[in-house]
Amino acid sequence: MSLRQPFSTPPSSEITPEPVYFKRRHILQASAAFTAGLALPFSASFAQAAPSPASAGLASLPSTLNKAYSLPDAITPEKDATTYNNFYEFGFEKTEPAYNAQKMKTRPWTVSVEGEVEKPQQFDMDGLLKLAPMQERIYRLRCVEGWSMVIPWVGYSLSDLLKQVQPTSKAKYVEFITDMQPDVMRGLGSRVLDWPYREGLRIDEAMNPLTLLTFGMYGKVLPNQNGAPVRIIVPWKYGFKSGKSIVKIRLTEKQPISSWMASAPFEYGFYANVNPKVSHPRWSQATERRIGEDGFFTRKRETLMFNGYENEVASLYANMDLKKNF
Ligand SMILES: Nc1nc2c(c(=O)[nH]1)N[C@H]1C(S)=C(S)[C@@H](COP(=O)(O)O)O[C@H]1N2
Ligand SMILES: [Mo]
Repeated sequence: MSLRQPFSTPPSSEITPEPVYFKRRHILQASAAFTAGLALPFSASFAQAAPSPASAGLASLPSTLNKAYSLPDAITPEKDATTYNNFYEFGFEKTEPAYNAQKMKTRPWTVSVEGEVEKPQQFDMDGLLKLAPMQERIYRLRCVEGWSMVIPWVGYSLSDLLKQVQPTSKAKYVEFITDMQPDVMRGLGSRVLDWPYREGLRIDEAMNPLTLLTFGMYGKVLPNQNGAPVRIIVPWKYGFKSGKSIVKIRLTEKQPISSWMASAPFEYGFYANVNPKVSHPRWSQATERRIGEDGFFTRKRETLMFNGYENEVASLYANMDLKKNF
């Protein structure tokens, strides 16, 4: 049986989020170093010393609503979007980043844009914030684990930045590299992922106007747990493609290998387009749970092809077998 054959949805209690699965796998492999790391869970080691997960007190980030990217869906409550996070550098539990990421240093911060570009450049945050007009865009974000949110993000198209550095004709891909702060990112000590967290896009995906270089949400600068001071949002792909707290953007000729591909190549491909017809090897992707509206009996929503952005992006994959290029 092929790994990619669709099968029925297991009850959600049987869906193991990636890190828990990795923990088990590593324990089974009796990886001594990893098991030693587990002896002191994140929550026990520093949650109690961390400040509360406030997103109050964040500076406002004015922007203009881009109506072309609005949605009829109800917006996810800010409280949910800022306390239910995946940011494995700060722990594997959804509630941990909101506490643990408060200690991340977000200034001074530079983003280096390099590789296959005519004009490599280091941008500081003042430069980045002024580079193009800030827009508010309401996007769905759909995690590969089967949940989704609807968030008013603030930023501008990544293409505005990439045009400044002038990609060469050899620039076929764009790699995003996340910051490493070992003193506050306990996750870096585990082998769950290949650090630093790296993701990538094909150049035409990166240049698509939907791809948002993101500085804020809900009218304010990004909370640390959501990827301050700057992250990517790629709304037609699974959430893991949207790297947080980015320090380097590298344009390359060869397809980069993302951290998830390096850790579990049969489960996480380079493309990772939201696709209800291609199951994850361990669960169906046909439906999703919308965070904030999930009572026990709430019906799940049907997952939309390309997360609902089919009109905008289907042409990027016109001649591709999306079961192979998952
Ligand atoms: N650096 C970094 N970026 C990351 C992750 C991570 O663990 N580290 N998790 C990804 C995953 S799996 C998801 S679903 C989204 C979650 O973004 P949110 O917490 O803002 O909703 O961030 C993505 N970006
Ligand atoms: Mo995710």
